[in-house]
Amino acid sequence: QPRVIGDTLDGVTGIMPELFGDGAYNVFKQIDRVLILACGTSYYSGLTAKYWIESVAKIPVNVEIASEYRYRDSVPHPNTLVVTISQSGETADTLAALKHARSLGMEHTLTICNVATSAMVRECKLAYITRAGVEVGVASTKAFTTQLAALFLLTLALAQVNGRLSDEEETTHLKAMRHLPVAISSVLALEPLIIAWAEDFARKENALFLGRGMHYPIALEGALKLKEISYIHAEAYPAGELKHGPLALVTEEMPVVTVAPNDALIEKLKSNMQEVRARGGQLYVFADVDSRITPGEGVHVIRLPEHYGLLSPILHVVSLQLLAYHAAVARGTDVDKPRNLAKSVTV
Ligand code: F1P
Repeated sequence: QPRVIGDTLDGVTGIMPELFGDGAYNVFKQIDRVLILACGTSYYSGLTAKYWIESVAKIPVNVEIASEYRYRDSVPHPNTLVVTISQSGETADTLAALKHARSLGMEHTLTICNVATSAMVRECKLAYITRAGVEVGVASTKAFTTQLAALFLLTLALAQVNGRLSDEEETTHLKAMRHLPVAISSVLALEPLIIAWAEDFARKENALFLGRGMHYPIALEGALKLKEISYIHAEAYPAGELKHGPLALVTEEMPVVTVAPNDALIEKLKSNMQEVRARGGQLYVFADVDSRITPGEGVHVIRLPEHYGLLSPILHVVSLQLLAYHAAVARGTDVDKPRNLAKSVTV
């Protein structure tokens, strides 16, 4: 993970729309909406990007599951940048959704894709090739983090072209990105602590994942990784939604993973955690190094290294990937080739 993020930033000397292809500047200047189309893990990177693009570039973003969007009668908007995200670039649903968007008259297309020779890159006018290298496993891991890094660069490029990024902000964001490989290495160093948690999870059949704001998609991805490779049933919810249903599932038998960085939503999240504890649920909290969340009865805490707020999803997801990986190893499942799944779904 640290290497592929380092590769992503290699040669990036500043925020340039041209990182996304020739002519990107003109396209980014024209659009006033973004439509993201993707499946599975790639869909969750799109959901994270929505938070970034809307808060930094101030452009409205719609994120759609490609397998649904392709069949839906949606209302097109002419000045839309259609962004497809795909590790393989061959996912049939995402390709069909792209064609559907084009058939509705939306012609500005960009893909964030890991395979330069793929159908997706051929079909889109603009392209950003992620530098995840070859992923051995079926479940997407470094493809996801490189997608997030690319989407953060896209956020900054959209903000810059539309006059919403000062030189000072650009320098700050880029500096934070350059620190990512070191920060991810510190997350990887937490592995022994995560292994101890994973052994608890391996004995369970269910788990809940909670997050808020831009960490809600990270909770979704953590739950998906656990499902895909360990076959433990896992669900993710925005923590504020707990009281609207999922709280009924919480007992002493329910491990509840909470993505809890010190952001503006932390106090709200803490009250959601109390709701879990009051029902006997076991909390497994990924907090920040300076967090005031402390371990106690039924509250396990791992602290992530100090990090830059907006990029925190990239660090948190690595800890959740490790949790899923070690739960799978503890259960003896085939981590690289989960049953019933294919690396790219071309039908
Ligand atoms: C989408 C995806 C992956 C998942 C699995 C099946 O693929 O859902 O996220 O890990 O491999 O396909 P892609 O469009 O990103 O290649």
